Order: sequence, then structure tokens, then C-alpha cells
Amino acid sequence: ENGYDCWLGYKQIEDEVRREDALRVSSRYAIIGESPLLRTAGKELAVALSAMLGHVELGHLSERQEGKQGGIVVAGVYGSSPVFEPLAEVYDFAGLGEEGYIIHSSEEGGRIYLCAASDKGVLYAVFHFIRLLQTGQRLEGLRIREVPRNGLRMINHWDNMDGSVERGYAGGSIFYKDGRFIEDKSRIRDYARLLASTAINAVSINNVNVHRQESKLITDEFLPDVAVVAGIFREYGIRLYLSVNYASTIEIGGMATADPLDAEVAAWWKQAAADIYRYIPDFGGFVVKADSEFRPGPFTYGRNHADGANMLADAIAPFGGDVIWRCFVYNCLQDWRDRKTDRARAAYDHFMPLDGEFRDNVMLQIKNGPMDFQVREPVSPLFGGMTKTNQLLELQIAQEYTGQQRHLCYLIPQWKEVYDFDTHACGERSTVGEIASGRLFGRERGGIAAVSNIGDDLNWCGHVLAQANWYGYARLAWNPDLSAEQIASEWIRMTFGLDEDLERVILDMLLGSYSIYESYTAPLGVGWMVNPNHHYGPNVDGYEYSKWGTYHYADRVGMGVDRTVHTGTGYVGQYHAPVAESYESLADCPDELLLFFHHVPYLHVLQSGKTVIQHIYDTHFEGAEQAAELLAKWDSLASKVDSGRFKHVRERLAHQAEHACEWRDMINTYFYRKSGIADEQDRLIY
Ligand code: BDP
Repeated sequence: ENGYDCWLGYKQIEDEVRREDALRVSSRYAIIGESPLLRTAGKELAVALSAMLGHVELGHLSERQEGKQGGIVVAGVYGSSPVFEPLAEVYDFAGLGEEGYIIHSSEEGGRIYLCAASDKGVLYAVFHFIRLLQTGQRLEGLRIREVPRNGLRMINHWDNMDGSVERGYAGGSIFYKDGRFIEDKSRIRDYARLLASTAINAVSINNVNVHRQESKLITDEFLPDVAVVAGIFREYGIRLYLSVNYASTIEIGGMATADPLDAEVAAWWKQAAADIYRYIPDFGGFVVKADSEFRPGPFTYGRNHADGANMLADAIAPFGGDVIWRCFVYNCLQDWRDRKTDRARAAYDHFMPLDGEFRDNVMLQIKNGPMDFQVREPVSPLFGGMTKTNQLLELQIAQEYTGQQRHLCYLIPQWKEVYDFDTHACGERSTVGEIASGRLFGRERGGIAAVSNIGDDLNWCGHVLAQANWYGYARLAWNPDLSAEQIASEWIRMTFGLDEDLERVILDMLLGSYSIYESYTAPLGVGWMVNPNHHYGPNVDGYEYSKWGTYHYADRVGMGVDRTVHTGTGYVGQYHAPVAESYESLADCPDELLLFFHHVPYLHVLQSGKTVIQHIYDTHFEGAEQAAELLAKWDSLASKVDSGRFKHVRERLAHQAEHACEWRDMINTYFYRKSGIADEQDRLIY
């Protein structure tokens, strides 16, 4: 095995009793109705059932009356056939929306209904039903009603047309090569299928840093290709988006300005939108990174980001498109000597004053933290700051700062913390999840986007176990209440089969991995300490005296960034009470974020009772040990995992164990030498 099938490698159900049970209720299937999405659903059901049960037939609804043996799975849209009528007595169909669905087994057990209010819902129901089979669930008495909690569940690709992937750790692009689209689209189709199986409904297919070649994606030169790709995604219920160059009017339009208030600029974009929709009638819209890390934007013309976003929004609104405007805007040429220019403040400072000024079809895409996908950051205060603006949560599945898919780092626990974070914007339970979905402030648009971790590596993610982050991201986007453990065990069963021991070991590895990674890298929320540019491996001062502005301010006495209102950068003031109070207070600030908010002496005593310096030593020694244990745990599965995937994961874990030692030594030595304070346990520090 090479991992290519991910969680959809359907295998015959080994347990005979279970297989017989499953055959009894689902040896036949019928899809009611005809459409591209229903065809996709039917194909998937046929492939899955025949692989798992060893046998499947296309059934007809009348057969039961004719006395044919065996149950039947009936999938279709409510209202398209009288067979679904009785379901209305049990379920509220009105609230299902465009994507919700019902899975119901009839009382007498002869039928399983996969029913929704739309074709897309039927497709999702089919994949859910398949998941029940894969994960060994009982098929009797099914009473499932699912409605997604987030409207937009999106993946952002950072793919360049030369075939490279920015922050890609799994090979090259599956879309492009040498400046053009890849001819063979089969990989894209396989990808769309994997996405649909987890109910992802939107994808942007090019890097947010839009260079010259990619700027042309919205022109006649490439739109025919984009349309082909959009067509493949459409068959799986996924809308395609493009990242656009804010200064396209200059870059490809031959104009001298990109001023959003210039009538000719606006007219140019209206025409561009019309062109796009001629090729792709259901085009999703634009993703925009403006005035950030040297990308052009409205600031050049003395305009603000509402001016820029609204101009694009007006151009695309008549066609039903959206603008996804990123809030990752900060000055990347700051000065470490001036603590008042705090990068963490930037997004809020730029966007908060514009709250309420964006068009309805604009969504602001906000990274989970104020910095940049570190292993530990506080949640961005823009969530709950803005109340009159559509907000999207941006996560990074790609492990840019969390081991680049060479280290195991199951990120679902981190994301759960983000979703569940209570901003207190309207009292208790004003969580990020409620805000991003749009529910808290009654906004129609909202959801989640995340930077993809896939590439053209045979196993998609570089690390087979990193597939769990991709899968988990999508499952959580559908329902943020799922637990990290539930998601992991689903994924393990679907990926490696049903084996209790194997599941226990991999579950333990996945669930422990985030905290292990955190413990041997930058301590107590201070972040960074990676090598500049590629961001892999330890480098304590890599960004310390750099204009990119991510500092720890370590000296011989102490370390950390004072972001308090009273003595620091004032960043803490961007939060609501009581969150702000707890971050402001040295005594109450959670340990794991202490150095993000406070500059303290190495001998400062944490809530845990340890000094900061001893905490650093302990976590780094323990973290490196635990990384080695991950390898040992995997080794215990040698007889349970196929040799292809076993060897591949083993090689990654061996590297991680070694690399964790490098992290440990670099960080411990640095702080030992800075502070001159010995390790209480007298372990070896160079
Ligand atoms: C950072 C990446 C950079 C991206 C940027 C972004 O290092 O490559 O372009 O974020 O989100 O994490 O725009």
C-alpha cells in the first residue's frame, strides 16, 4: 500500500457476521433521480458496497413487493419519490438546507433511506453511510440527521503554476506544471472525491501570492482550463475559487492604476467577472491577499481595505460570487527595537475600524492567531471584535511551523481550542465557532478555510499520518463539536481497518503528538525560533533581529513579549473582558501563553509551580523522549500495518526523534548560556 487511497480504500469487511449483517440491509441500492451529483453518489455507493460486501446489485423499489431477498439502500431527494414521504413524520426537512441529510433505516429493517433536500445532501449522505460501514457501526435503527454547522468549508491551495507549492511538504502541485495546467486530470478527480467524502464544498486552486502567470488565470488564456477543473469539482459538489492579484488592472490589464475608487478600474473588474462567469457559471469568487508581504493593495492609493474589497464585491455580486478578503495584513519591515510596532496588533488595527463597511458578499478571512500558524498562539481578537462583518476562520493544515509533515503533529486538538475559544463578545458562549459560522451575529455567510497540505506525492501529504489533519479539518468544519478523539478513531478505522490494538496505538500517537511537538519547540507561547525563510528546524534567534518582527526579547535576565496595556504594546486591549484581564495579569495568564503576553525573568514561577527556565529544560527533555516513544509505539505495529505504509511512517518518525533532539539541545543550550541557571536535575546541557 502506498497511501494513495487515503480513507477511501474500501476493503472487504473481514468479520463474517458483520458482513452478513451488512449484506442483509444493503446488498442492493437504488438512486432515485438523475443528475451529475446523483451519478457521483451512485457510482460511489456501487464501488463501496461491492468492495466491502463483495457483492452488490442495482435494485428497484418494486422488488421488495415481488419478494426479492435482501434489503435495499434508497438514495434521493425528498419529494422526488413517494418512498420518502413517511420520513416527514419523523424528521423536520425544512431545516436541512442545501447540504443537510437524513439516514434512516425502516422499522422492518428492509430499507435504508439516504435522503436530503438537494442532490448535494444525497451525496453527503452516501459518504456518511459508507463511513458507517467502514467504521463498523451497526446499521439497524439508524436515525441520523445531519446539518453542517458552517456554510463555507473551504480548502485554499497555495499552488503556483510553475508546479511548486508554497509551503508545500508533499511534492508539487496536482494542478499545474511548467506554467500550464497538467493535461491529465485524473488526480484532480481523485482529489475532488476525497474532498467530497468529507463534505468540503469550496476550493481555491492557486496561491494567495499571485504572480504574473497566475494573474492570467482570469483571462481567456486560462479560463478554458479553469473551467475544466471547475467542472470536475462541480461533479463532487465543490465550488471553485481563484486567488486574484489585487493589481490585475496593472499586471494584466495594461492600466496605470489599481485604485479601487477609479471608475475604469471598477469597470475592468466587472468585465473580468463577466468573462469568468461565461466559462464557469457557478464560479465561487475571489480570494485576495492585499497589502501584505509585498503584495499590492489599496493602501498604495490611500484607500482602505473596505474600498478594495467592496469594489471587487460589486463586480462579482451580479453573478452570485463572493470576495474572500484576507486579514493577514501587517508591516513585514518592523524594527525589533520599537516594541510599539507589534505585529500581533496589526490585523485588528487595520480591520476593526472598518467593521460594518463591507458588502454582504465579502467575507474577511482571519488566521486563527494574530501571528502566523505557530504551534501556540492566542486566538485572533478580531473574532468577536468585529460584529457587523462576515468572518471566516483560516487554519493551516499544511504544517509549516509544526514539523512540515516530517514530524507527526495531529492538529485537531489545537483547532478544537480555537473553535471553542470564548471571546465573550456577547457574554459567555461567544465562541469563535459561533462567530465564524455567522450564527452569533446573525450573518448569512461564514465558515472555515484552511491551507491545504496535499501535493503530488503518492500519499498526498508526505506523511501518511498527516492525512488525519486533512480529514479532521474537514470533519470539524462540518461539525466542530466532534472530539479530536472521535475524528482520529474514525480516520484510523477508515485508513487502516478495524483492529482494536492498532487503533489504540495510533490513537495514542495522534492525540499526544501536538503537545509533544509543542514541548520540544518554542516554549510558553513565544513562538517562532525556526530557521528563517523555510521555517524548518530550530533557530532561536532566527527572527530576533529581523525586520519580519517576531521577537522573544531574551536577554540574560528573562524573556517574552510584554503585550499588556499597562506596560507593553497594548495588544491585550484588543480582547473583551474577562479575557483581557486574564491575559493582562501575570498571575492569571495561562502558562502556555505566558511569554506571548509577558516579559518575565527566567526564575518567574509559573502556575505549574516550576520556574520558566526549569519548564524549558523539562519540557525539552521530555518532549524529545516522547518523540522517541512515538517511534517505539509505531514499531509495535510492524505486523499490523502493510509494509509500504509501515516503512514510510517509520522513516518519518525516526527523523522526528532525531530532530527533536536537535531542537532540545539548541533551545536548552541557548537558554542555559543566556541565563547561567543550571538544570535542577543536572541533565546534560552543552
Ligand atoms: C505565511 C507563509 C507565507 C504565506 C503567508 C500568507 O510563510 O508563505 O504567503 O503566510 O498567509 O505563513 O499569506
